[in-house]
Amino acid sequence: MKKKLLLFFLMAFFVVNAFSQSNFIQNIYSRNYLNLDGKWHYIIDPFETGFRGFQGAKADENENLTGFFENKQQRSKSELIEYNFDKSAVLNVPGDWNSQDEKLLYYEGTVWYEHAFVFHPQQNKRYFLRFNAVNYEAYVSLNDKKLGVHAGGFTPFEFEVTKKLNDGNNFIVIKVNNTRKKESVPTDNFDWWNYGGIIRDVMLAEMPVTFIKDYKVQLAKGDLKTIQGYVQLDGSDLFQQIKISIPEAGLQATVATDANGKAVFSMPVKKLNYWAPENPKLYKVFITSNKDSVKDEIGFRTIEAKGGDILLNGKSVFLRGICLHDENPLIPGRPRNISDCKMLLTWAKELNCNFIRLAHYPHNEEESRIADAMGLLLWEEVPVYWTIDWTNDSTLRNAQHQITDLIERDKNRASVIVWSIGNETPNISEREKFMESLADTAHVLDETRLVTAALLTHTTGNTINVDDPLGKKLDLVSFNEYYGWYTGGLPWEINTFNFKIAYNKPVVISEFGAEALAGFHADTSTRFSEEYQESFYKNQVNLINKIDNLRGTTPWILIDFRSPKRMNPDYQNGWNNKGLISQTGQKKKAFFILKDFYQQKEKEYTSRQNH
Ligand code: GCB
Repeated sequence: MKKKLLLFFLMAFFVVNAFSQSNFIQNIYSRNYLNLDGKWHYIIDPFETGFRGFQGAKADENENLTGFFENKQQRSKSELIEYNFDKSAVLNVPGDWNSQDEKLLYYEGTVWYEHAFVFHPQQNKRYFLRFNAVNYEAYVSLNDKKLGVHAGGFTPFEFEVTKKLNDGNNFIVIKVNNTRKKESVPTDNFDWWNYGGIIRDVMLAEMPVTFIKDYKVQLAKGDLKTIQGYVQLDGSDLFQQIKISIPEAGLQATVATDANGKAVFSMPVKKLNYWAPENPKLYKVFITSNKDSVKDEIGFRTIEAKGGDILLNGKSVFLRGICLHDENPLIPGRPRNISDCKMLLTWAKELNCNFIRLAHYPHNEEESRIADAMGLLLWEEVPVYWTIDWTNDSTLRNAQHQITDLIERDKNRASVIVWSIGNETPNISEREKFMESLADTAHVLDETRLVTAALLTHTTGNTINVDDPLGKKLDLVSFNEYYGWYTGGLPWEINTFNFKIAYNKPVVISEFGAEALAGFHADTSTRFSEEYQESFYKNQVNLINKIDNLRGTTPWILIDFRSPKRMNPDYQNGWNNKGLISQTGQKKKAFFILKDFYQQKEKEYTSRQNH
């Protein structure tokens, strides 16, 4: 009983800290860092054995932890130790565990990771241990000292470790748990693989004592003539002069920070080569303080919703999009490097896309940089998916944290034009406060981008109604519809349907789709055949073209993806095959229907812009 109580207090102690981290170093990849990716030892621990002996972890962060955090080595032949990281197998970091060890394909529970490294910290420097994503819950220690805990599988988090690093040998032990829970974000029910582990890069960043922690450099909302933003210092020397310069544009500003280390700036612009998908121009931006400097590459563009139009740099644009999961079907598993991400985005380009919906959770930070360079617009989303524990305050805090972290992470990316606060959340009263507060947060944090959510529809007769009251808070009308697959009959039977949309806002249909097993050919009424999917796409593009304010769509989905919910033994076997590209990279017939539709839209909008 005593032990149980102790465990409860220890868990509570960690969990209290779970949502208190909201900021991290901006643009960490441009900093001086030690890359800690590589082979990490691991122990599968379904019974939480290494966590039970967690006595002694008091509020004092300098006290040693017990259990597997200790990373004990046997010192004499009589000593009894029932684990050994050094002799345990290794996993590649970054990478999900499911795709690296057969035993872990369906595993949901705790896996411990250990990684040793040699490091010599410098005087007058500060050090930060950064995890770019760990799914889902991470208890992190360095040299047997507690660093903290993070919940949420797709956003970055970091700990200052300046005082905890040894000069020489160091080790990190991290307990990762991917158990689905009702109160988590996402909740316990979702249609993708629950990949666990350290899925993105781990790095140890070296910073000056007072350093540039964060900055935003963007065109002002709807204003092509003003670049504005802020710079935030972290450290003890908070009063400084900060220089922001964009030499190629002939722009420079010097501003002083306030007592909190923050400086805001605004620069009038004379001539600028604006970023757009057909012209992904990036400028080198330099930010300099007394003892620190950081360089970024930033594109400048505006995005607005006006009446039924989406205006990119003031001109009407059609978003030729596609949905994408953060998964490489060829592993299959989470993408592990930049080339994996590039492969996915290149496939979208081949489809004539200028837009991608990164569903249903934050993807790799590097992806938005690649999209910046390739000229792809992005919709980014948090995993507020289906039914969330709407009335649970800590669930709301968690969701707030995730949207905040996502916006903070990618706010300087020209590619990102849409923040999505959720997907297919049911229109029930408990949801209202939750979703409205997320919409408010996104708008307050970033007034320069569009905020939306993928809504649900309902039908009366042959009318598809889009009237979710949440729409009032959103800049786009976005909804998912599966007429011709889940409802509405066979693909051609949807032609009699019409839309009734309650808002005069731009419409971006966030999903429609049908499954096809690549290489399975039959007639257009045979489920799972390429011909069915092809016919579905032909009829869908006709249907959605009936919408006056249609300004884009992101059909479901670019590539087949793994889902434990899809168990038809003939056609699925753990895969959701709504991809236009198969598990092996093969393009299905429907790919070419959408590609043609997008070619027409591109022509239509180019000629509109030229008039
Ligand atoms: C949806 C969901 C998506 C699913 C998809 C499907 O509405 O948003 O996550 O995977 O339908 O295939 O049913």
